[in-house]
Amino acid sequence: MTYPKIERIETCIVDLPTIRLHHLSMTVMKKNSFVIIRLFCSDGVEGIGESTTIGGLSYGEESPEAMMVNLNTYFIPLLLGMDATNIHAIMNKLEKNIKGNPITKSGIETALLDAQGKRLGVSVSTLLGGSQHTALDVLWTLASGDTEKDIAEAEKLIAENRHNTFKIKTGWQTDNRAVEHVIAIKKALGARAKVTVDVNQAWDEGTAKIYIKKLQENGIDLIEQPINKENFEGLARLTQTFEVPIMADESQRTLTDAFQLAKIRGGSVFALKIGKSGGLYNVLKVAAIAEASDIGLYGGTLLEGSIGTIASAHAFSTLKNLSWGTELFGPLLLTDDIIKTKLDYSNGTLSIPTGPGLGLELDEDKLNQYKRK
Ligand code: MUC
Ligand code: MG
Repeated sequence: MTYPKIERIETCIVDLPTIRLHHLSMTVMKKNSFVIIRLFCSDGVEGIGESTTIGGLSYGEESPEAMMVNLNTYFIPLLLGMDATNIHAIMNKLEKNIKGNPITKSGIETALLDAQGKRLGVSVSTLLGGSQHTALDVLWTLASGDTEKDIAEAEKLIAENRHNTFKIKTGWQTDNRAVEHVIAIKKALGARAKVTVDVNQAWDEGTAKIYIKKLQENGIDLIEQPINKENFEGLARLTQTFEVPIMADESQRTLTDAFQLAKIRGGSVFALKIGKSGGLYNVLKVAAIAEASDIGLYGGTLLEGSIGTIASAHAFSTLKNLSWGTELFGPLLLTDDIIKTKLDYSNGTLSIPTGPGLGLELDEDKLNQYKRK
């Protein structure tokens, strides 16, 4: 039997402006940059993938520009000529030859799954065993950098019935100011919305103790990555000290991280991200570790565009219990898109496309318009 081979891979960076400034502890975004991967196979099937990080090198070790160089120099020569249908064999070869680079690996795996789904006429979630949800709950992140603007944004989205959970980014202001900012938003929204806080590692453990106490007293529902990602024991101590759930995000990347954290209960919730884990299969293995340890699941994002967001959604839709919902709002933060049919975000949920593969079609004109020259 002959198998379709990987014949050619094209890559480019797409820059898309955000609808407003997005303040995180380590950067302020006014655009996001996406590495788009187009994988062409000998049976005429094309798979698309996306490798996205936040703010160049401010969030992780892979910048969009480095991903392009690494793809063209190291990844693509290894991939050309391989059987496109054996995704495990391909990913194992990448793992053996290329250390780290999980976001780039995730983009390649997404393209392979998209191609395989199109080839077999089934969706990516079907390839992964079947979706258990037709749509996923999606929260919105308030990060304009201004308390009044954040409240107005949340009020508008509640009135439009678009979101009922809001994540607030802190860590870019002084500690006291951050806590005042969160409490003011929670007071304004009251019982109409859940409010979670993402500190993005900005506090040390002692500071975290002081401020999490205040946030807990003011009805905040979840605290994400309050301290440095390396401080696993600190995360465990905070999880034990407070009733408000603590979520591991940056701390929890590899399967080993997930296992180590689960053993010491470093976090009572895990933020799953296909980019952090190096792909869809790995993120589901992280979810299995969490499930086995009675740790809650949250469908996270690296603020991917539509391709990465839908790849994540296919993976997350196969999980029985995503008790903390998702933050798959990346495309809503952008002024435009490079896919033909916009994603369906009605009623605060993201519908999982049912077409073959990811169920998306590239808009070549838009791709050319936003492609970095
Ligand atoms: C993060 O750290 O969770 C997710 C939502 C958002 O606004 O930023 C990301 C990254
Ligand atoms: Mg986070």
